[in-house]
Amino acid sequence: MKYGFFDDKNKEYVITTPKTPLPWINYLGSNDFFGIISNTAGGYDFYKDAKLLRLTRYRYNNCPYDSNGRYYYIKDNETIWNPGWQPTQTPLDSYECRHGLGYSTFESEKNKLRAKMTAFVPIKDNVEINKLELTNISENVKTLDLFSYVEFCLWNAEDDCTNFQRNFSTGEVEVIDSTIYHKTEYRERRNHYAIYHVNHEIDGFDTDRATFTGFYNSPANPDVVKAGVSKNSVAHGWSPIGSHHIKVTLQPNESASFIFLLGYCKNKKEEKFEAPNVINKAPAKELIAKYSTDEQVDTALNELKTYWTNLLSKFNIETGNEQLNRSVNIWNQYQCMVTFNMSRSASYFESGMGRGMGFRDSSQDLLGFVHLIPSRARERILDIANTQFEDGSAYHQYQPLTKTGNLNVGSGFNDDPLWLIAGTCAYIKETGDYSILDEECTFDSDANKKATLLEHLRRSFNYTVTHKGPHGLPLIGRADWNDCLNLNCFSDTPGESFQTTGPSSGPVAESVFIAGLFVKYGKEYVTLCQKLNLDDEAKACQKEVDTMIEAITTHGWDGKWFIRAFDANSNPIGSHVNKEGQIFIESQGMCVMAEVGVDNGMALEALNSVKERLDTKYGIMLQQPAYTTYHLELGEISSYPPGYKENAGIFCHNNPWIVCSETIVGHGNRAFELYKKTNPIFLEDVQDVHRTEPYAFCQMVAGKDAPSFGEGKNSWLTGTAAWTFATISQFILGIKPDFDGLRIDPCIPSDCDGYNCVRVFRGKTYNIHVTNPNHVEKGVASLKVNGTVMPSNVIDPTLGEDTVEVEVVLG
Ligand code: BGC
Ligand code: IFM
Repeated sequence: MKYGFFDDKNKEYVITTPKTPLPWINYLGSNDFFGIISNTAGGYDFYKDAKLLRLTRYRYNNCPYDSNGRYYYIKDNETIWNPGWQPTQTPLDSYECRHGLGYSTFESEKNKLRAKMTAFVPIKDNVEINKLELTNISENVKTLDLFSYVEFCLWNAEDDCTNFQRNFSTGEVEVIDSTIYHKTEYRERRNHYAIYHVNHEIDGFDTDRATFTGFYNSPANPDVVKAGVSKNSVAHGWSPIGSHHIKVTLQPNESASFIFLLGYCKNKKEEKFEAPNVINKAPAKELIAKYSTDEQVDTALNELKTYWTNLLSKFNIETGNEQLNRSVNIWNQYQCMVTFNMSRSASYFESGMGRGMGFRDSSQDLLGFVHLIPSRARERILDIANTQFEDGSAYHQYQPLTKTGNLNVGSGFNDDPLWLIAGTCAYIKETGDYSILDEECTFDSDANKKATLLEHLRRSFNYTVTHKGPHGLPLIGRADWNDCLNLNCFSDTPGESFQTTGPSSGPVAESVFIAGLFVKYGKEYVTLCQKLNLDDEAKACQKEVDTMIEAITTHGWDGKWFIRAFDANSNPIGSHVNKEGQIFIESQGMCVMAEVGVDNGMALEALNSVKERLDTKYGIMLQQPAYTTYHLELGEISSYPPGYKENAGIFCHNNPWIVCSETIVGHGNRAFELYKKTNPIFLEDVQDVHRTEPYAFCQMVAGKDAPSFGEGKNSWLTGTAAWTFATISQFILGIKPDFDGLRIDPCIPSDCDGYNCVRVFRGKTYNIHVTNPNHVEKGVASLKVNGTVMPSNVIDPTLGEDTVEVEVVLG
């Protein structure tokens, strides 16, 4: 069954039933203020940090699913309904939700009343705008009661859902005219509050949840709405909400619009306070004045749309394959922005409380984001570097608000440091801006300990060099990219084995994956040194890279594929000698991407083994055979039932590594076949199996050992977005930013005749026209820039004016 369709012209996905297999969500917000919104208007808002500054409450894993949102109730005689269907679930005469780029609309009809709710966060302000338009499409006058509803979160989302002994007594609100002020914490912090406002006179309000719903009712059947009369309740403790009541009369064909604002307000530091709990309303008034009329709101929405059109114009293809165009031009790039903004913090699978920004995750997210807004990528790289330790190791995560390392999670994931080299090199290749390397960054956020970014990268490189095990391979520490392969953990306490915060260096378990990662990004570090004329360092580092290649080919090769790791007793993992977990995807992908074994047949052999042993119709599984029992010495990986997550699930994040690897060995047909398997836009026909949003990549699809083979989970916040975009744009379509310019090196299916791409790169617009007259998979026969044949396939960025014409013939 299909639940909607793509509207490419408007860059929207149109959902035609509220009963999607899972809530299908969208993200609102571009800078500091964000909202998550489902196709039934569920979700919540936060300012900067989903854990610490949460405006509205959400109940994860609730029953029914997707509990809480920004809800509008319409009482039309005895019928009470919501334009987004939830929470009353009153059957609608028609329903349509459109998720667009940074906004969502809900348009529905009931008993000849049409409602359209448009939700978005304007680019410049910290507010979610809900514009609700009601139209009477009947022939009679309609007299209606409109009620709004949001439930406030007492700011710290974790504390909010655990510390009831305190929280039931702290809530404070104030209502002045049509503005509801949520001022819990103002007394103590004195600097921020939330508002919920409507640009209309109101007939009543409620701010106490139990009064609004009735103590034993829920938002699905609230007392106040049933009665059609607000109780003007003022919350003291318990659960503050915001609800307005407006009586509306509409003549036939008449429309009315209501602008609701849910905003975050903050005082300027220097402002004085009359009394601790009397809030300074100036910031609220300023915000309200900006979004009080339809014109103001429509202008802000248009600004948002223009913003996205401009961003997406930086990379745009025309390939004759509608699904590919849609994915590359719209949704994949959109998701790259979302992962850049959210890292792994807030989605319908990430509670917003657990994880902040990942050192590894955010570094990788840059690979798909850097072309969109390079200046923000620059800032992010420096933020990440600022948390690194002096010895080159790294906190695994940091908080978006404080930008300091997360002590609870700690460090010891030994791949982390190398990803900083990856992110920084992606930025320099995109922009040519080497000055970033001179920026001073702290160690562990300590202002007294600073060094240049280049020095940070040097320490990242050296961390691997100085942390090797008995086979000369990198020590794995707590884990590498695979968080769940915990080979140094021997806790006897059930459930603790994979959470041990042991020393990052060991005992001695080693990772062939980190070895491949070191070769790949170590080479890039060598190039950086060369560009900076650090010739001695470049030579010394190249020697280290060569030594690592030697260690991989000597000790990391199993005969038909790359071994995954050596455990703490130096036994191989991911080898034919193992009973289960004989072959893993990560070391095949990373070693071949690093071009290890490309010249001696190992790479081809490894990819063949992947095809034979790990491939399925929904993508490549992480490892095989799945672990059927729990192994203390392997850690979290074997805690999952076979086929789920790291235990032989299909990890969409690292499928692109195999796609890239296939392009490295020149297999364009195979690369594209694999690319499509994990791309939701190509999976529209199996939505009942796949279940997550058809417009967003998910982290994981259940592998063939799972009873729910093919089912996606953990959509949105995953490195899949960035890696898939890098793979399709740079490795398949072959438009690859490089240190010296734009490299053109496609590897495509042989039946492809060619394609066009507009690529904005270092301030110029390249119109790239690729033809494939001989139907090859790879190889540039000729490349012309503005009509002149070029000696190589790297376009010198100084050539041409603002617009550059590029003709590429494959052959
Ligand atoms: C894995 C989870 C694991 C977590 C531990 C994640 O990346 O996918 O399964 O629980 O890391 O930090
Ligand atoms: O590499 C990790 C990532 O950091 C978070 N999600 C799961 C991946 C594999 O364990």
